[in-house]
Amino acid sequence: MTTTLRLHGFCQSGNTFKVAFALRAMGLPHEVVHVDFMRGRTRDPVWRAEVNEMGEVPVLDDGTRRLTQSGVILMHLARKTGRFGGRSDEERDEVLRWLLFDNHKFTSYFATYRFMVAFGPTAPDPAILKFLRARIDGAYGIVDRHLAAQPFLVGDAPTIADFSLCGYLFYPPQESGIDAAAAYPHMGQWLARMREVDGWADPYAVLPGERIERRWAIPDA
Ligand SMILES: N[C@@H](CCC(=O)N[C@@H](CS)C(=O)NCC(=O)O)C(=O)O
Repeated sequence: MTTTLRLHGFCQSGNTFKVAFALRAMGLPHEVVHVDFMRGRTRDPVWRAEVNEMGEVPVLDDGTRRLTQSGVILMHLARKTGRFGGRSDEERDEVLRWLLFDNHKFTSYFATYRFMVAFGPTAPDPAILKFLRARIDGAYGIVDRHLAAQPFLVGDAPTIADFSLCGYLFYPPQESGIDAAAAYPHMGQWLARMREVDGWADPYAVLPGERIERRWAIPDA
């Protein structure tokens, strides 16, 4: 009997999309369980006790295992399928290096900035946005320079590092006011290559939840 993979998340979550894109690219059938983040589901103590003590999505159920943290889930899926994980120890170390950079800087500052201007419950503090914007530009500049010399983050083919870093970059730039593909040309070309990977889809087309308009004005750059 084959086990159903179950991905918990919601459509605005680029971290969920990282895993959804990988599952699709690996050809792994799965169900998506909607977590109503916008109405506080991940802050519910019962949800935290039963699903993820860290209070975050994505969560992946694979048989008796429940995995959290997109990087851990992506590594699990790469091991399970033998695909997209890197072809040597050196490549696998490189993949992990980019996953760590993504989680610390590349995704995290942007996801926080986008949440504050697009979906946050109160008007964002301009000083905090300015700080985050500088951190985003720092991380994006590093990745853009790296991609000037090679087509994907590790080696010459997509890996889970690419699924991870691209997760937030297919959302409409109007949400955040940051058009990474336009401002960082090598990232733009890489994103075009990622769209060609089998299984790519618009996050809003494949993940559940209600689409929401941006709530707050984009600050002057
Ligand atoms: N490093 C985590 C980040 C996950 C994360 O921040 N998920 C968001 C949704 S995209 C979340 O559930 N946040 C809940 C919160 O911060 O309260 C991962 O990659 O899985």
